Amino acid sequence: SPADQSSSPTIFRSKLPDIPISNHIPLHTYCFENISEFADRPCLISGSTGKILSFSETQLICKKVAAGLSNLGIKQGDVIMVLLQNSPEFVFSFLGASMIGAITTTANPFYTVPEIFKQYKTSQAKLIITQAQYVEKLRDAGDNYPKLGQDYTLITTDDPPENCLHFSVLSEANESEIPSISIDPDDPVALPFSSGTTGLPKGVILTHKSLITSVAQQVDGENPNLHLTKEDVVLCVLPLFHIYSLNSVLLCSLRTGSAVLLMQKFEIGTLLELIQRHRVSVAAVVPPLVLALAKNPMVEKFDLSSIRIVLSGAAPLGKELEEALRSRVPQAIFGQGYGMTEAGPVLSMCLGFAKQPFPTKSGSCGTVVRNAELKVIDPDTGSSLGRNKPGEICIRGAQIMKGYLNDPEATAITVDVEGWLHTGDIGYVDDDDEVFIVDRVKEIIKFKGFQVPPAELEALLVSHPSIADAAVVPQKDEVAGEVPVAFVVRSNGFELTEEAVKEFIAKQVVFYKKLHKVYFVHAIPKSPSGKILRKDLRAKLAAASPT
Ligand code: 4UU
Repeated sequence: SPADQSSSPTIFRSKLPDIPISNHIPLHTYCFENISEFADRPCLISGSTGKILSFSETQLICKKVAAGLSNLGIKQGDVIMVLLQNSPEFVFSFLGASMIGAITTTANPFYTVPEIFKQYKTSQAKLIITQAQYVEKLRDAGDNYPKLGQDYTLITTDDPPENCLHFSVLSEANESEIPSISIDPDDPVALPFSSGTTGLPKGVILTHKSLITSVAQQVDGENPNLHLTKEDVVLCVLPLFHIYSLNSVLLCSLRTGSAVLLMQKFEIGTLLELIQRHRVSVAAVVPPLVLALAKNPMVEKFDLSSIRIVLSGAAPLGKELEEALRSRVPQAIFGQGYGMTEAGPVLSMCLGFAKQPFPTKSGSCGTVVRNAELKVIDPDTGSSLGRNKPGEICIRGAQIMKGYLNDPEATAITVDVEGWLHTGDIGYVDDDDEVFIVDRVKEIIKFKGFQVPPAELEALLVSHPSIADAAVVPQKDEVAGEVPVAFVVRSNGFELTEEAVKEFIAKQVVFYKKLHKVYFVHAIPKSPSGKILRKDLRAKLAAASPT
């Protein structure tokens, strides 16, 4: 009976045994806990300059930055905004902040001014660390935005423009001036933004305990799920402002003594050259990068034989694509990780990456991480489902977020009273404990793994005087996976072209949120409670003529 089901849900666990996790200490202490085993080995490799910093050098600069932040008045519990492409300074800022109990909110430097300041304001950040090239847009933001020098401090990692400080005020501070503080495991350390299952982007509170737990679930234990060692060179081309790279690339590598090869941006020729030169052994990628590596003829000209692990995540990966890449790096183990910012982020990871690996199937997103529970529920009734039955994936464990910043309602929708985080993803667990994702019931659109929150674009659209109503949904796309497209209802008597709508949005958002198509309709289908019936619109798109 249904009552029996709710009292004893089917809970899926890792094939690996639970392990003790040191999640009572601060994150930076945990990351550098084993540093004596690899103090002089390479920690950070700058792809652009070739400069290499050892673990002890990296740790020292982090401490200096901690002292420097404190000298600038940053206190325990304060938020700093890191608005950087991948660089050593990103690492120093994040861990330096952690060392004084401060919190880093990470943002995409390509964001537009409104996108940046929205997050800046919501997170109540006290300073921004960025590159000189982004200063102009912040400085010229206009009267509605905070004033540089007056309302906030800007630090640049390169030559500082007027009214900005150079990063050396942090990195050349005296590490003995770090204030002595005590950090609670439940204190926040990272504040990435995510729109989750519904609505606008929200601050996701990740604590010292949640991030340590997540890293440990991947790389700790006698048989780690993701076996990294100090011999490894891990590719860091995915942006560190996204939790995938921050956690599974940076923090996991620091913990295990692996070198991190930092690339500022993706460019196929440079990427291949760097993989060959630095003998990259672990490549964390997203499906569009798999596409590039599988299809680009340049790949044949480089030696990629050092790669032993290819980890793909952040968006669904087609089987054909996986096979195509497999033939180009035949020696590598290929598998997926499945993550969600709110989940800390990793829910499941390929067990082919384990020290003593398990056989895995193509198309699977891995097996639920250890020290965690996963269940699949019927989205309508909430009752738990057995194996091979698709439903909403839920996860429970010490790694999940503490909640959304200043948003108890959104938190309550996402994490229930029993501690289950509801992902909004539809998937099932097969007979071998492997997780397969088949659909998404939440609003979010994923362009190359980047989040595009429809609610944000809809709010912009209806702010246009000639638009009466609008809805944004994903359309399948071979290269990006999904692209945002809009259904728009024109206000009575107004002329409005598709181009005008596209341009209106394009100038307000980062490149991956741009609309790829606009369909004019007479009404947006809605439920009696006023919710946009996204499923109907997606079905319309799948049909030949959307309008
Ligand atoms: C199908 O995308 C992420 C985090 C990804 C990640 C992190 C650590 C992957 C591997 C890893 O080791 O976070 P968000 O919050 O940007 O997006 C979350 C959503 C998921 O709910 C799901 O819909 O992105 C989608 N997603 C995937 N979909 C994430 N990974 C996968 C996947 N297959 N492998």
